[in-house]
Amino acid sequence: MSSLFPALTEALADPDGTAAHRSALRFGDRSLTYGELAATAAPLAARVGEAGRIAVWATPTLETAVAVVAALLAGVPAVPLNPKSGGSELGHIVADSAPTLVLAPPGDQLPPALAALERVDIEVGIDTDTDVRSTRPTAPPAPYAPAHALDRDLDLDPETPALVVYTSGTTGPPKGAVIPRRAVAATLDALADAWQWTGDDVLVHGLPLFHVHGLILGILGPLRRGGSVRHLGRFETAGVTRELSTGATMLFGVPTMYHRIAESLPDDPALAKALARARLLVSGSAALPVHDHQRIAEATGRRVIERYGMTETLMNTSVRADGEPRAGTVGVPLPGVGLRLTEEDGTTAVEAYDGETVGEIQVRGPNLFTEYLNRPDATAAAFTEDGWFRTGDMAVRDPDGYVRIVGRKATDLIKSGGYKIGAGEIENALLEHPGVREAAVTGEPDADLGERIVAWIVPADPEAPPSTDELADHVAGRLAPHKRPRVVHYLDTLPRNDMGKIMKRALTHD
Ligand code: MCA
Ligand code: AMP
Repeated sequence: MSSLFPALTEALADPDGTAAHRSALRFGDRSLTYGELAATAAPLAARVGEAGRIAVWATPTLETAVAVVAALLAGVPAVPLNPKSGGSELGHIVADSAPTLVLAPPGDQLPPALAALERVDIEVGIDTDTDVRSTRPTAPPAPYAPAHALDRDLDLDPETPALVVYTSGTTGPPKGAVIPRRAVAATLDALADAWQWTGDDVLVHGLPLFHVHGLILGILGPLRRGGSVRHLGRFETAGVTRELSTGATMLFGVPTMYHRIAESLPDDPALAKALARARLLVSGSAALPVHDHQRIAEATGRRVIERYGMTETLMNTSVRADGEPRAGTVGVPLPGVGLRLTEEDGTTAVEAYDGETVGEIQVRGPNLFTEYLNRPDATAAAFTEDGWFRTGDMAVRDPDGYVRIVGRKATDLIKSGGYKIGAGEIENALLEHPGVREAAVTGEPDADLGERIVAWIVPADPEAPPSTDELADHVAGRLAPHKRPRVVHYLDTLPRNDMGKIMKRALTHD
């Protein structure tokens, strides 16, 4: 396979060439050119080259980007970890993915769940923006073998796993989606086609780096194009204004971020002006409400475009940069992606392009994952007999092929802040609290988060039920803060059918 990052390969081969001087990554006041990235990542690649699988403590920092690039150069699959994950979630991921070592920024304290792993510090050694041209990264440890990294990157089989990204299902703990190099390359090149994305683009975003959106699209995307990314560390509208006013050309975000932008616009003319200058504003990971589309378009004259993807499939569709932007749609299938809608039976194709007939989206193409790690049962269940991946998303198609997502098959999947969260894993965590006898979890509409997590609890002692904060802390500490319930309702019993199954549709609070 050819290099995943041609500009980096060029910089590795010719440290004094033009590519080496191009800007690659910037996080706050710390940045790396392609030459510096090569000089930093190649020795790390040599260091981890023999590892089976490596965990990356994926803070929103330069170190995470360097670690993942090093793993890709070495051909070793990286498992990005959410640094806010609680003990039981981390414990599961580490046990399931069995990494041989963990890469972490120097000085970061790692939780007990990672104590058994060998730790390797990600040494970057660039401190300030002003240093960038004059300072080389700290002397790499022996063996410093850029040629080794170069050879590995070029020689690797496209099916070599690049990343294992954990994603929630309706029940049970998260599953590790094994994403091969072939899928990373295919999806990024398809997006380049759809978005006219080039090495001249400068991307800004504040997405987390342990999911597909922030990591693959938001970091590996610009690097594959030979362009650059400026990461905000955490999302703030002031950072968006600053970067889009000083040369950034594209913005990626989840709908919650665009909602916060839409809320800020009436009082923030500088934000409106900055957004108006952008070449492309892209939203994904959940549906962007038409109201937010409209507010942004009215204040800036710019239309946000949506793309649709999934951890297992990377990107499937997008509104194209040269196409008609249309609020409420996720555009057309990307080059190379086969997309069909199917009827209830899961195999009969819906032929209609009428904007009305609903079917489940099924996809196939080079953008797909290989398997769920250690879960052949779940992998087999995710595909039809004839090889299509069942997304579980329900959609209609307009006469011109634009796809509109209208819902989801599983009511037990919640999308909150752009994160996919399984009701079952939260229910299990709640049931581990001594004050909880029974628990059910649902999602309800939320203007900011899209959906918010709601817990329905039968307390063990009705006289002394655990408080909302206590239950939120309990779930945040075990799983992750974004999985915490925002609202808790206390009931005497949960509504159940004759089979004893909880009837979630009967859980309403009026
Ligand atoms: C509050 N906090 C708590 C608690 N209560 N922490 C622990 N225990 C508690 N009980 C803290 C939080 O940790 C956080 O801390 C702060 O309070 C605010 O948290 P919260 O309200 O939950 O969220 P937010 O910070 O306002 O986050 C909104 C967000 C975030 C920035 C939009 O949801 C986000 O980054 N979403 C992106 C999701 C994403 O990337 N999805 C991609 C996957 P602190 O302030 O210190 O952080 S989907 C994907 O990849 C597919 C392929 C696709 O299509 O893209
Ligand atoms: P995840 O499994 O976390 O990667 O999330 C994938 C899911 O996010 C998809 O199955 C969709 O339900 C949802 N999703 C991603 N992008 C969009 C979008 N633009 N509009 C609506 N839903 C989306």
